[in-house]
Formats: sequence, C-alpha cells, structure tokens
Amino acid sequence: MQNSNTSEDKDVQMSVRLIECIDGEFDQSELHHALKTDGVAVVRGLVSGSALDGCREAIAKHMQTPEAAGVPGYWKVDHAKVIQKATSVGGPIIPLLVDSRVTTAISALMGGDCVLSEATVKYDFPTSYIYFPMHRDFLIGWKKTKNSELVLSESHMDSVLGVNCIYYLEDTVDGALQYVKGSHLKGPYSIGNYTDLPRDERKQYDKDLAVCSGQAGDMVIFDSRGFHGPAQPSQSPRQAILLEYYNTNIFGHTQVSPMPLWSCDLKDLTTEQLFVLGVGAGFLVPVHEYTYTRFRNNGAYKFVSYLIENAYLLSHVRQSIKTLLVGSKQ
Ligand SMILES: O=C(O)CCC(=O)C(=O)O
Ligand SMILES: [Fe+2]
Repeated sequence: MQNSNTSEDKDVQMSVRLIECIDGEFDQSELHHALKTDGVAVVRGLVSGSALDGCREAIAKHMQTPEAAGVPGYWKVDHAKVIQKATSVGGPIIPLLVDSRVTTAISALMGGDCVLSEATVKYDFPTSYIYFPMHRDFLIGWKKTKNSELVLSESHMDSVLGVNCIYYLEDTVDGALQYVKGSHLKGPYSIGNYTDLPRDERKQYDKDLAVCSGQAGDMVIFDSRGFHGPAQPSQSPRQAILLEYYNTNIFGHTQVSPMPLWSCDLKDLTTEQLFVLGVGAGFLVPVHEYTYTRFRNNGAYKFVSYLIENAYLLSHVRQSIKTLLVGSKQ
C-alpha cells in the first residue's frame, strides 16, 4: 500500500496514493507525481467542517424533488440517479469548482491553463446491475458532436487532455471510483469501453485496478485518458460532485455546454477563477442539445408537460365563469 498515511487506513484500498490535506494545505508535488505516474490520487479532507456542511445542505435542498416549472430541483435521465449542474446549486459549491489548490495542480500537469468543462452533482442509487461501465473519457476519433471540428488523433493522446475530480459528499466505499493505474499512459487508445478490450489485455489491466474509497470531503482526482468508472453494481447510494477540467491548449477556452451561474456567486472571484469557471468561454454543445436534457425523449415528458401546462386551469375556469356572470370590471 503506497500510502502517505502511516496508520492502517482501510478506507483507501489497493495502492491509490492518499494525500493528506492538513490545515488546508497538501503536498502539490506528491499530487503531481501520483497523477503523472498512476493517473490517480485521493486528497483526504480537502473540504471539511462548515464548508462541507454548507455544500451538503445546499445540495440536499436542491435535490429533493424534480425541477419543474421554475421550481429548482434535480434532473433525471435514467432510473439509477438524479443529477443537477453544480453551478445551478451554486453558493457554497462555487469555491470547490475554482479551488486554486486543485486547479494550479491540474494546470501544471497539463502544461497550460485548465477550464471547468462539466460540473455535476450526482446522487447514485443502488442497483443490481452495472449502469455506468468502466471507460476512458477520450480515445482516438473522439469528437463531442457530429459536426465537431476537433477530432482527437493518436498524437493528442500524448497530452493530458482532461482531468476529473470527484468530491465525495459522504463516506464512500461501495460505488467508489475505480481506476486502472497507469492506463492513462497505455494505449491502444482506440477502445473506450473496458468490456470491449480483448480478454488478455483486460486481464493485464485488471491487475492495476484500484478502488478509490474515501471519506466525506475527500477528492479523487484523475487523468481521464485512463480507464475509470464507479464500482458497480453497488448496494449503497452515493452522493458526489463530479468535475471535469479541459486542457485549453487542446480545446481552447471551451466548455462542454454553457453553465448557468447565479449573479451573486461571481463576487469575490479572481480573474483566474472566472476564467476557470468559463466566464466568456465557448462551448461544444448548445444548451438545448445537451445530453442531460434527454428527458424530452421519455414518454413521460409529454404527460408532465401537459400537467404543467394545465396546472392552473381550474382557477382560470373559475375566473372566466365569474367574469361571465358579473362582468370583468368587478
Ligand atoms: O460517477 C463516477 O464515478 C465516474 C464518473 C466519470 O466517469 C467521470 O467523471 O468521467
Ligand atoms: Fe468518465
């Protein structure tokens, strides 16, 4: 166990590098080294105390019911989870998205500036099946949309294209992120899904599969070229914030899709933080085509739309009858 914590720590299994955050600081060079060689590390206690409580409260409030007709809430795109854009929750979440301790490390790894490309709050529910299999986020031929100008080639795979972070909002063992250590540097990069790998190759990768269990407030950080995914099937629910940062040397100052931001949340941010947050950035997918709007393809969408459309019908009819009987001047 390569563990900077000398005490026996059952929370972080296998050989994922565990980096302690003490008094708000952690060893940047240790993180850099772990991300370069393994492609993954866990920073313990990056968010704690009232900051963590504040995030959990804000998120819990936002994730109780579905978003509908202006009432804030979660989004739904499949049975096994509920989601929301992290910037829509906003407030205490924003400092996490532009935490300079993390973004400085990511930029150093990328050899250029990073920009937050996606930020999602996600509650996963237990399932008896794997609904989110292991994968690489990037592979040769990758393009975000059919008409994308940027299509990733073999030479792109030599760069750190994206770095992802997972903040655990509660202690997470079941359903924790799994990562094949070193797979960010190991091609072929033509296969994105772990299960599509030839059996022998997969057996080799399996040997380096690490489970990134953690505590509430820990952050898993990984190079998204490597194979990763939540340990599934999982018997436990999981609450986490998923962040993805793009390398602007490759993608430009570009996000996956525009992020909604509350005006009050922009105060106190530095120019660098506004840049990372994507203020003024371009985007790859228009808001209406974003993958998390796919509820519109569900049979329930028309019905729900109908219910909302007619939610005030009764009061309208009452008002209309009254007007008919006593005139509109009453
Ligand atoms: O939900 C997870 O654990 C994995 C998310 C993921 O694949 C990613 O952040 O790229
Ligand atoms: Fe991924």
